[in-house]
Amino acid sequence: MKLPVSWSVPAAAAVAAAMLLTSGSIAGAATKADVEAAAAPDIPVANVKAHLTQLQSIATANGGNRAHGRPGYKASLDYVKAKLDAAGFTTSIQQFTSSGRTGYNLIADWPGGDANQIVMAGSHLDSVSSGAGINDNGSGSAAVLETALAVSRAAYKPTKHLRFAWWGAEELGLVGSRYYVNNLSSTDRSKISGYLNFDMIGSPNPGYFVYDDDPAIEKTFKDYYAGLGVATEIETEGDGRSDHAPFKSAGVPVGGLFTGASRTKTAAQVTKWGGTAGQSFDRCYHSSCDTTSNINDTALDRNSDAVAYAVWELSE
Ligand code: DTR
Ligand code: CA
Ligand code: ZN
Ligand code: ZN
Repeated sequence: MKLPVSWSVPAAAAVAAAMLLTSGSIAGAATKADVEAAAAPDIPVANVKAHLTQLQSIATANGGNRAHGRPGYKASLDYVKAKLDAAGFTTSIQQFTSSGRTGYNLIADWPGGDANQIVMAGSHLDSVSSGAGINDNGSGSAAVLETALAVSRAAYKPTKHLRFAWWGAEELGLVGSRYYVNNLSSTDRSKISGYLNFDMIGSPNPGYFVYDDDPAIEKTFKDYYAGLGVATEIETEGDGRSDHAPFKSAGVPVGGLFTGASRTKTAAQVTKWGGTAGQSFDRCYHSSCDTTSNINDTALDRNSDAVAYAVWELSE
């Protein structure tokens, strides 16, 4: 994975990483960018897709959906929680009621780091009632989960504290994330140095959209994509239409990534990103066809790696 040369890593780490990357290779010396690639791990897209397969199976076994208040949602949450518990996270479930049904948020803290500087990454785990919700939003949920598991595999010890979240009832109006933010004391709210949101990051006819709410977070994602040589655009399809909105309203710096929903891709965008002009970014948005076949693997891979890049970059 090639990263922008703008990265700086401690000299010792750079040398160690260079030896690691070039040992046994016949290639020339690692480039600065290759050395810096060691700072954040590659997220294996096969692992992310394996989580999507599990979420699909859960939907199939529970009436075809993973919607708020339905058994498929709680089964999804139990799946994610079990992975995180096994990986050493401190997890907690926050209950709330919406539309007369019980909803759940899952919060996972990685032990260590400065408790007064918390970097959060989150995604909504619920689907609409009409389908399995694999792109919306299994994609974001699986990418955030695999990034958390990568933190554990790396035994990563960042300066800041890492917290990951999977929200309930986003599709009913950002209910779970709003409940979480509203129930934070102002002191606890002020400890969150940034919230990164990932909602639909594997659309089948993908665009690469970056939230422009906080300039530093926006730059982090744009630097990542510049390192890949992939053009990005500012996300405009839905200011406030996902779980970053309650955090932003509370004054927390927010950012995130999005690959598009029901808007159609233009010819100009096709020249940048490929795909099909005049077609929706996700023609199965909120539909029963939002299954594991409704994912673009390249977009999912790039965005999963972008989640890890931003988590490492913003917490070190
Ligand atoms: N609200 C999301 C889909 C969505 C629409 N516009 C945006 C912009 C940024 C993130 C997500 C979205 C949903 O239906 O879950
Ligand atoms: Ca990857
Ligand atoms: Zn949705
Ligand atoms: Zn969504």
